[in-house]
Amino acid sequence: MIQSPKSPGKKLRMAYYDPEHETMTREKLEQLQLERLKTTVKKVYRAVPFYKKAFRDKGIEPGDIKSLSDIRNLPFIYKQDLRDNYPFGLFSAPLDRIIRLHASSGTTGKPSVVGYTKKDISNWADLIARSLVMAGGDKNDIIQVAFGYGLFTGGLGTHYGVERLGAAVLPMSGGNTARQLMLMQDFGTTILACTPSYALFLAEEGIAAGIDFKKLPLRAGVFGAEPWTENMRSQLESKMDITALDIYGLSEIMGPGVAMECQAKQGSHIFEDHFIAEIIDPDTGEALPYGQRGELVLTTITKEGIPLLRYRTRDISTLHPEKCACGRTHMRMKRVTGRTDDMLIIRGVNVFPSQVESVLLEFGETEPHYLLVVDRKGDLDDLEIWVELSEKMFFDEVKQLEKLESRIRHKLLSVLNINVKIKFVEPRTIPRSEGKANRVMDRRDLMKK
Ligand code: DLL
Repeated sequence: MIQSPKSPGKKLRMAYYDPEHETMTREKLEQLQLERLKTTVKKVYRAVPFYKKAFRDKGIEPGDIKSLSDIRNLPFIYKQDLRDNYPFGLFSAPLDRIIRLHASSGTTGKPSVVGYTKKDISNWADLIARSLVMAGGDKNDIIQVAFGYGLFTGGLGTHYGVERLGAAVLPMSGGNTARQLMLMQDFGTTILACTPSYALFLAEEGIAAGIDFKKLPLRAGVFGAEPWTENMRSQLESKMDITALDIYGLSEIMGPGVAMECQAKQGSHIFEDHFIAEIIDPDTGEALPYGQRGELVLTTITKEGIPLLRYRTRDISTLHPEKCACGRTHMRMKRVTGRTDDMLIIRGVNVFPSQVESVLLEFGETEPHYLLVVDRKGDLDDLEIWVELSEKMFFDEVKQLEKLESRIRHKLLSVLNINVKIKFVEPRTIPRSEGKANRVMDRRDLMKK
């Protein structure tokens, strides 16, 4: 048992869920990774024409993978490749073995779709259970899942892991803050899982409503799906009287539970018995040494539905292979500090400026000049889209404009899955750029949080 420094009264259990795999020697772990990599490579080569072609283009065959470092000869996979093969073109398992589909937003139009076999769902549940044990969880816990349920992997992914652990899952999904706080108190939630920004919002709404979090059994938070900082961690820990830990993941690779922070809080352990991690220079594609900042590239080595080789996550981080104070041998990734593309994360939802553009172009009643203005109102992200009106529209009746605003807003809600505000601005007021257009004004200063 260790005591949370912020919560002297609330002890967090320190344990392993799967000690054999979590504390494997590096040598054994790398042996296991190589075996699993070879199997995965053979499987995708056989099952997916896309891979066969990509291997041929690189002049390699599955048999060329003889050591772990040979992974560097494999082709990269990009989000665009999933879209080009929409919806199921990159699946390695036939549809009769797929039991779940999830999707995440693409840069425009179609999302990237992922499929899971029974085994994939079971492995995922194990990795979430492993993550929850890292946060001190066990079967006695009541775990409130306030990640969104649906196509997003956060809600259902975490849900199955809580059940696998044998704890009680409270499947709240996101939003409905007053109800979240009521049930948290009435049921005695012990672990909260949601985005860090929503957790801060819950904390502040709770405090404003007179809740004394010190008196609640809540003792840990498992927060992720968007970038956050040490500063946000201290706020969450002191406001909610918990230990707050980071969970990382992405739908293409699995969902939450690709990596999870332990109580040593020195970065998140990437679950290397299921994923191989590399850091590369995003411009050259060359591998970078441990400790150096670059783009995280992940290869799945146990997935059946849609295994991915060398997936370019676009997330910027660093890797640290040294053994951790917690005893786990899996290497750690430091907090994601940014992305190599223009994807924004608004209230945990991925948004690409190009998605907004394609909606505006569909309407054709506005100019193709727009700006995404992202702000943080209180603890919640706020997205306002400034759209330039054409000269003709500018002189239209207010009623007419209100109608157009509502149509655009509804369409954006269905495409992006979040509510946005639309602000029409006068013709020629959005600054033009001479180079690459700057479509985003991000006023959130995370470092202040
Ligand atoms: O966000 C899966 C997830 C759900 C992770 C719940 C953790 C908790 P996607 O919607 O595909 O999947 O978005 C993946 O979100 O590439 C990162 O840019 C960002 N992201 C996820 N977790 C973190 C984190 C889920 N802990 C994208 N810190 C990723 C920073 C994160 N960014």
